[in-house]
Amino acid sequence: MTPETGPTIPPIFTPIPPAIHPRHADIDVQTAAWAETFRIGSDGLRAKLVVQDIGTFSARILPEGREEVVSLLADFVLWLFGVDDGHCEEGELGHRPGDLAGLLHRLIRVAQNPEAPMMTEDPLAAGLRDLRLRVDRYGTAGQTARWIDALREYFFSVVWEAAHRRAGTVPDLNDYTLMRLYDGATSVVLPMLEMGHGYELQPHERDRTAVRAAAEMASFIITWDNDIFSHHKERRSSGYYLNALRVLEEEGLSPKKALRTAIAQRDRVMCLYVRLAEQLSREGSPQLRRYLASLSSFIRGAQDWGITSVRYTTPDDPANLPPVFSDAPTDGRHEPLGIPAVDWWWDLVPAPDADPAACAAPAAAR
Ligand code: 3E9
Ligand code: MG
Ligand code: MG
Ligand code: MG
Repeated sequence: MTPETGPTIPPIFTPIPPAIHPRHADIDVQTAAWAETFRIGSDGLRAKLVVQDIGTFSARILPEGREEVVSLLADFVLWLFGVDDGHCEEGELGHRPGDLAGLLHRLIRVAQNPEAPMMTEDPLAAGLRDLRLRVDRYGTAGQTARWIDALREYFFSVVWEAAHRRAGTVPDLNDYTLMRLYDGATSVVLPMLEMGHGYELQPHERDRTAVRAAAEMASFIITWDNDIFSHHKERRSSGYYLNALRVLEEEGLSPKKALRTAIAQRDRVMCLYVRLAEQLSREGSPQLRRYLASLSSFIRGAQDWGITSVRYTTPDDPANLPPVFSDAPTDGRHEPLGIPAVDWWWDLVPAPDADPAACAAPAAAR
């Protein structure tokens, strides 16, 4: 380890097998073309986004999904980076939470009422109108409404993040966890998991505390993994960045210990997620089983994309990411993390009798 490169990231634990949609290459090309058509982001940002395999990422999230929805999700993720990179992390509004909140409210209105004559010259608004049209085509009215609500919760969290950016402050671990459940834009993807397979999870199942917790655990794992894999990209960028490793360092841990701790945290959540997904799959409807399988594909897809996309490998200054995954957790204890916002997750699953370090592949993902 050197101060320039940071600690070496070991192979990360995953019990979920990899998978990819057979049309991934075409979907990837189409998403780059979509970004050009709608001129998403500045020319400079767009040139970077179109080579980051975002279509491939979507093809990993929905390996057996309807092709049109895989494409829709790919365009949407690229659009999200147009907002997250373009406005929040690299743009001026990222330092002006009030103005950012205004812009994001206007975008929500465009998603909700695409016919409203607002932001008519804005490329992100035009892209969003197109996305909304396609969400209507492949989703139910309820799924469209939830997609817009999820967009609002994502926007709400990036405004909170912008307040920290402006003040130059780093939240404590509990606040960061809470923020990160939303600002990784994972919850906005969830309605598209249903659309990808043409079903609607009924509210009595989707909104059950345990099902919501499974989705939150998936968000935690995806965003902690992102924090680990994107740390190199984020710390080399000029200016402020917020990341679980930085939060842990701020709490007094060395960079090496912070990395080890973040990995142990996500390993423990992964083990809990596997147990909860198995439990829910046994009791739930076929739709719930499908949904849980998609959550697992989302986790694994983010992992495979996270160690391969040039977004994170940054070939001009290589990130030295692990080329493979590990099949054993560094910490398999069935024990809350000491993060009040999420410690209740462990109340949902009985403690295992067998070796707690052994957590097998989730049944729902097979
Ligand atoms: C992720 O966090 C920000 C989102 C807007 C990215 C869009 C991706 C998804 C909706 C799928 C979830 C995937 C993840 C979190 C990889 P952050 O740390 O700003 O992402 P970065 O790529 O810059 O590390
Ligand atoms: Mg971000
Ligand atoms: Mg980012
Ligand atoms: Mg990141």
